[in-house]
Amino acid sequence: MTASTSAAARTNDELARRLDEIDHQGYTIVEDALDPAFTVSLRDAVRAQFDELGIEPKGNRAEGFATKRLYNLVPRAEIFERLPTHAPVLELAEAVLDRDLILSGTTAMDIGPGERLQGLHADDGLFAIGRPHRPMMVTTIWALTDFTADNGATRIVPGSHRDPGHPDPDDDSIAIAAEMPAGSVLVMDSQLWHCGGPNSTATEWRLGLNVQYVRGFFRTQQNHYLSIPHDKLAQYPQRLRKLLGFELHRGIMGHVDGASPASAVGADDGSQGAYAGSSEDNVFGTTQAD
Ligand SMILES: O=C(O)CCC(=O)C(=O)O
Repeated sequence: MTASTSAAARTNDELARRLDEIDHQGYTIVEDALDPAFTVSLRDAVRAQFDELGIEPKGNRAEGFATKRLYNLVPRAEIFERLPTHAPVLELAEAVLDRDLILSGTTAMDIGPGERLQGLHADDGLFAIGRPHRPMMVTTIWALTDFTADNGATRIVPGSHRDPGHPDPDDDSIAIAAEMPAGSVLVMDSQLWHCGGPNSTATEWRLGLNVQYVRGFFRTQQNHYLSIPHDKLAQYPQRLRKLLGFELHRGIMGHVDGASPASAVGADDGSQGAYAGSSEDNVFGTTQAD
């Protein structure tokens, strides 16, 4: 076995182990998903945005009373364009869903001293398709500071992704803190019951990012068609444009008079347009041009 073959085998073994963890307990924690320099740069970029935009806590239970939050990160700074395609995270999300997945949203969540429990929920709890179901959404929570039980580490209920019901938001006794060092990413099947934890420290802020993916045929949580400036879109790599939902899903879904959303807003993606594909990608079978 050559060195590169054995590295690939190790990678495959690790992927299989992580998929098994997500299948059985609903989550996995990838401790070295972000290198230290990237972690610091992301942390600085988020906090610069908070300052520039004058972000203050929204003052409701879901978004927090002592938590700064910011949505739609991708177009706000160049470094955020790397979030959706960051390989160790995207590869895992693709393995749980498939390569047609799209980005559901990007959110920064900086939990401040004194914050209370957010309330247990499942991120795909709005999908009225019954529980449990095969994974439809993957939530990834990136630790840009250390996450501790005291400073608001995400609270999770292992195995709850298989529970047919929804949690009591206030019954935190069944949850554990997903403690992890800065640079780690918690990857979960979005059926898992979880929430932002309370922050009982006097001075520590706990900064996390939520980069969330969903199968390509669902509505996304954040609306990229209206929030991504089209001139920026035209400069983005094709994989990022696809993740943002600007290419057709399986050659058809999302078309605008037959064109992809990217073409329709002048960021041509070179695609053939809806119904042109003659493959297993659409449901109409092979096109006969006679
Ligand atoms: O901040 C966290 O750790 C989780 C937040 C969360 O679950 C949410 O806002 O939906």
